[in-house]
Amino acid sequence: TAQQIVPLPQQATISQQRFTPAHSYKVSGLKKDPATLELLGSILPVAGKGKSLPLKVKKLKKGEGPLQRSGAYKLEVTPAGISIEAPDERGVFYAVQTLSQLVQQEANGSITLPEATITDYPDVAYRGTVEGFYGEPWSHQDRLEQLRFYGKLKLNTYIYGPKDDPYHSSPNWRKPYPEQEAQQLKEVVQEAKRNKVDFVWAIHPGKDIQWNQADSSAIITKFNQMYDLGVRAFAVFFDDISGAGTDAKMQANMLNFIQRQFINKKKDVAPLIMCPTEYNKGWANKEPGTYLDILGEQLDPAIHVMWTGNTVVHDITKEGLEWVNKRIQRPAYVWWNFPVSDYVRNHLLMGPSYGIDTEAVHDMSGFVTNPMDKAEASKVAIFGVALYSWNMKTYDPQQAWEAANQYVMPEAPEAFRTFNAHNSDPGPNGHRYRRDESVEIKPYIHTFLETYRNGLHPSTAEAGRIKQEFERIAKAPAEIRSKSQNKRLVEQLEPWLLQFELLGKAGTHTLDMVDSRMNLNPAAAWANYLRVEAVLDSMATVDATLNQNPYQPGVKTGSLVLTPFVEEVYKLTGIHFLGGNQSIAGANTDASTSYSQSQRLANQPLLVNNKGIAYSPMLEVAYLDSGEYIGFKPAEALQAIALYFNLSNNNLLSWGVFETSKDGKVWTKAEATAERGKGSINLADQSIKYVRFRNFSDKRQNFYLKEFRLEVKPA
Ligand code: LTM
Repeated sequence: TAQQIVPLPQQATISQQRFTPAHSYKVSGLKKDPATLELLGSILPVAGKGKSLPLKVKKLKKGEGPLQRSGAYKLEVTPAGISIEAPDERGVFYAVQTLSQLVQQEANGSITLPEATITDYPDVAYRGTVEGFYGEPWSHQDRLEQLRFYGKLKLNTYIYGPKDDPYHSSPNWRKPYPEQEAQQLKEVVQEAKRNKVDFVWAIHPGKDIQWNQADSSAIITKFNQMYDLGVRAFAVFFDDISGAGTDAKMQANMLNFIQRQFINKKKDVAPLIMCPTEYNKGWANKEPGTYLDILGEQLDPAIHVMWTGNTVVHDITKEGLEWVNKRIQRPAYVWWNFPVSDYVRNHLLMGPSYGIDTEAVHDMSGFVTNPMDKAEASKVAIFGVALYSWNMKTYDPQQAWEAANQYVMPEAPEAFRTFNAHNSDPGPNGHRYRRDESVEIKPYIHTFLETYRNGLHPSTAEAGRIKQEFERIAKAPAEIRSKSQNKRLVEQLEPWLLQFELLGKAGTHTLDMVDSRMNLNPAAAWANYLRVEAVLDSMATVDATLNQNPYQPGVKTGSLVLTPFVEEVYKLTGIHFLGGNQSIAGANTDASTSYSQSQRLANQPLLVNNKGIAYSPMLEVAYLDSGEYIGFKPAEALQAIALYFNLSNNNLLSWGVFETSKDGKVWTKAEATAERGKGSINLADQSIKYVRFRNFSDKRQNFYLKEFRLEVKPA
C-alpha cells in the first residue's frame, strides 16, 4: 500500500493486486543520467531486443503548483507500461526510487508490480543534514553511505561543515585542501550528484576574519577551489564566534559581495546559505534594529538564513519560526540540533524525531538535522526528518521511528527497537534538552518503586513485565551483533551494546533479588544482591574505560529510567540487609561542587571524581558578565592542589582575576600567568576552601571554556 512507501507520497492510489510485467521495459525519454538508468536497471528488466513494454519519461510541462518543485514527479504503473513525468532529473530519480519500492521480487525469481498512480512532491524545498558537529568528522566511507541513504529517502541536501575540519574553519579556511582530502571531497561530491543531493560546502571564517578586501577575496578563492572540485552549493557559517567577526553589517556586506561576485556569476550554483552568530532566540538581541534586523534588512533576499530554534538545542515550533522570520524578513532555514551528541558524548540519541511542528511548512525554507558523529547510528533520526520534511501533515514521530527501526536494521528490528527505546535521552546537559526514554516500561517502574520503597511486595504483574524487558535487553546486543549486516553501525554502537547487555543482566538479577527477598528467602536474595553488585561494578568499569573523551567520558545507557531503577532497588535492598547508607558501586559520593555565579554557565554540567572537579568543556562561546565568577568548593575531606584553566582568551588577566578564600567571604588574589588564556595555579595551602575566577571589568567578557579543573587530594 501507499503507507509502505517512504517518504509517504502526497497522493497515491496503489492496487492490492500485483501483476508480472509481460515483457521487459524499453526506456525512452530518459536523458543521459547514468545514476537513474543504473537504478532502473537494478530493479526492472530493461529491454534488449524483442517485445517490450514502454517506460516513458517525459518532462513535465511548465505550469504552476507543487509539481513544478525540484524532485516532484508523476508515476503511473499499469500492465501496459510505466510513465514518469517530472520537472527535473531529480524528480525522475525520485520516481524511480518510488518505483523501486513498488517492485517485489517473488520466490520464483520473477518480479511483480501493483497498478499505481502517484503524484508526489516535497513540502520543504531543502531537506537533509548539516554535518556541523564538534568532534571527529564523519569518515569518507560514512559520507558516501549517507548520500546513498539520502537518495533513497528523497533528501536533497548535505551541508558539509564539521567544526573540527581545519580547512572548513580556523586556522586553515584560507588554504586549499591538501591533495588527499581534496580528492576525497571530489568523490563525495560525485556520490552526491548520483543521488541528487546538493553537496553544500560551508566555510567558518568568523574566528579570525578581517573585514577587508584580502579576506573577501580569500573566501571567493576558496569557493572557486571547491567549485573546481565539483561543488555547486555554498554556505558561510558565523556560529560560535566572538569578537570582530560577529558584526551583522560586516557579515551582510561580505555575504552580499559573495552573492554578487561568485553566486550570481556562476550560473549553476544553488542559493547561498548563511548561519548567523545569533542563531537562536535565546542568544538573540531582542532590541529592535539589532543583529537579526540588520541581517533582515541588509542581506540580499536570495540568501538563506539558518536558525536552530528558541535555544541552541530545541524543538522547532511555528511560533518560534514566525518570531525570527519577521526579523530576518524571509523564512528561516532550520538547523535542527538533533540527534547531535557533541555536548553529551557519553550518550546515544536513538529515539524518535519529535518536537518538530507539523504546522510549520510555510515558515521554513529548508530543514536540516545536525546528526551524531556516529553516521550510521544517526540514520534513525534522519529517517524521521526525511518523512517530516517531505510530507509534513502526515508526519507521526512514533510511526516514523517504528519504520526507521525496520529500515535501518531489517535483520534484527526488534532487538534494535529495544536498544533504541532505552538509549534516547541525552541526560542532564548545559542545553537543558531532554528526550523521553523507556516510555513503555516507565509506568511499571514507577509503581514497582513506590511499592518497594514502602517495604512492600511489588505485584507479580509489574515485576514480570519489568523482568521480561530486562531479559529482552540482555539478549538484544548479541542479536544485533550476530544478525546485522551493517558492521559499521554495530561498531559505532559497540560500547553502548556492551553496557546495555550488562544493564539487562543487572536488571534481571535485581528482579530476582526482590522476588527472593519478598518470598522470605534471604540467602537467595543475598546471592542476587551480590550478583547485582558485580554487574554494577562491571558497568562502572565500562564507563571508566571506554569512550574516554575529555568532554563527557564514559558510556551511559538506560540512564533516564532503567539504570536509576536498578541502582535504587540495589541501594534499598542493601539498606535492608546491611543497614545504614550503602553507596552504589562505582557511583561517586564526592560532595565537591561548583562555586559559581554566572548566568551563562548555570546549567553547565560538572565532572566530579576523587581526583578533582571540572566543568564539562563548553563548545559554544562562554561569557561572564561584570562581577560574575566561576569557581569550585571542594568537599570538606579534600584539599585543593592546583587549578588548571584553558579559557582561550588572549587578554584574560586584563579583565579577570583568580581568587581563593577560606570562608567564601574574604578573597585573596592568586597570582597567575596565562598564555593565550591557558595556565595553572598552585594552591598548596591547606586552608583554601574556595577558588574562583572573576570578571572585575565593567562589561561582559567572552571566552571559551575549554578547561577549568581543580585537582584535589585527601586533606
Ligand atoms: O548549532 C550551531 C549553529 N552551532 C553549534 C554546532 O556546531 C553544535 O554541533 C551544536 C550542538 O552542540 N551547537 C552549536 O552551537
